[in-house]
Amino acid sequence: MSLTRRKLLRLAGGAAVALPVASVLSGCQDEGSTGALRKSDAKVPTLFKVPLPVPPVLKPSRSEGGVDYYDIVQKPAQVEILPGLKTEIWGYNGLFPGPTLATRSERKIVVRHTNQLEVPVAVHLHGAKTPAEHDGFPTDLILPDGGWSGHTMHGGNTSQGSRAYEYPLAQPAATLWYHDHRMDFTGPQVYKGLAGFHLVHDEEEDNLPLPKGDRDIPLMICDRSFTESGAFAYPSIDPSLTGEHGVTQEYMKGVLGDVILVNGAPWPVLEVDAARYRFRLLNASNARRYQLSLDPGPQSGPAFVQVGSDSGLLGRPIGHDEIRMSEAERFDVVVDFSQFPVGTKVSMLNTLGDGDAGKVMQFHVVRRAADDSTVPSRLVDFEPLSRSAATVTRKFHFNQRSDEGWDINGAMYDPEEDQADPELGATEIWRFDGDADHPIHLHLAHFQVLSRNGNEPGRWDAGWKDTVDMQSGKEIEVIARFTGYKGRYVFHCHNLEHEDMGMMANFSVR
Ligand SMILES: [Cu+2]
Repeated sequence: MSLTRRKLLRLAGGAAVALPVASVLSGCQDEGSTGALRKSDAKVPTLFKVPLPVPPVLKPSRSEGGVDYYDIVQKPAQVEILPGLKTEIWGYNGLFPGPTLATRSERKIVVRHTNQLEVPVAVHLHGAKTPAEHDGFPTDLILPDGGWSGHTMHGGNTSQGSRAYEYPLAQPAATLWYHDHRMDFTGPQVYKGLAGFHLVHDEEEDNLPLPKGDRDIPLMICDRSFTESGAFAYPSIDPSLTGEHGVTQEYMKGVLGDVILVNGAPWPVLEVDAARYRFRLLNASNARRYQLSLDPGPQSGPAFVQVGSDSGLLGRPIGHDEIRMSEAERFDVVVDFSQFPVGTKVSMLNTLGDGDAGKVMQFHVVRRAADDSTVPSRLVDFEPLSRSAATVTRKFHFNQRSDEGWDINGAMYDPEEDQADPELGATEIWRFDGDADHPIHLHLAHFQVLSRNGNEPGRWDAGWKDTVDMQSGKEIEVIARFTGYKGRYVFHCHNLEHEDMGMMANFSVR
């Protein structure tokens, strides 16, 4: 059954035809994701009842000398995610998702993180070009403000209680996100809520007639499971996150939840005008992939018009009826709700998900409204990198290592070893393959997809990216630019259970 369905999806995808969703999807088991489902013990709520929350935008604490200073306290909080139950989250400023940072390209910011949790943390700004010492290297820990008697990783540059991260943001407008990156414990710490949006804006984006203001909404999609009392049910070997890392054996391939959250709310609803909206889609799940579609679809035109990828705006928009997102990928899309009669309830589905995991959220088209936005046929200047620009080619195999964990080129993560040493400014081709599907993320370097399995890039591979979904047994080639800063960075699988159990490596830009 499952192979048949996978084949069908691939066939449909390759031919770019609309899928007869209901007929293909009956009885499937979270196809496309690597992992095991942890079913909730708590009662799962009724779908499409809770209003969509939008995370607040954080204001700088002060601005001085052209630099904006922000302060974030990482702390636990009790929040209502499932109706009538309290869930302890770990949140940036006690929020899940954390507050959104909205910043300007080329304007430096400093974010001071204070750790009021009981375990060490590290903060990575995913998709940013950041000097190595501020990139949230997995052993550069912020120890708890209240003291820490546990072990620290040797070689790490640890701070006591708080740390100021400096971000030059010398890069174009893009949908970035920040999240925890503590070595060996990223999976459980992100699962508890340590993730938020960071939107970089620039003049080129300002000048485009895309939807703005209340019609530009970030959507953080992730899955969670809950215990009977409403706590997050993450299957850590040591739930205190102070001793042995990793998850119990059955979840080694990844932890899948059965409750789909958007901006922290289960299967929420958004009332929309019959107008265009820009959604910044982020898959913040530990291990779940999504293939998003709209039901019903629009009267004419594609469901989603993609205007941006992980690391910035596209040269030209691309229409999609479905968007497949692996962990950590972002798709910046416009949906035109004027293509639906007022009164329509439009569900966003996940055609890879089983049961309720096959649904994500709902839009209610409630009124006609003026709309002066458009999606122009040309967005920004986009420079496609050609194969001939690369000076070095490297190859990395992403494989499972029996029951112990996951590795890259035969090595589980060692914070003191490098697997590559690109020169600052170099353009390189990196080839990835492996024996399972892995979403691969490079820190610092942005890249373009050159090929998949010897063929053209796929329909979701366009633009500048920092994360790409590699499929089992099919080599993918990316061409990356190592501009920005010298120093030691990581690249890794963004299935967070794979990452925590070894599937990460260093490269040092020299
Ligand atoms: Cu992986």
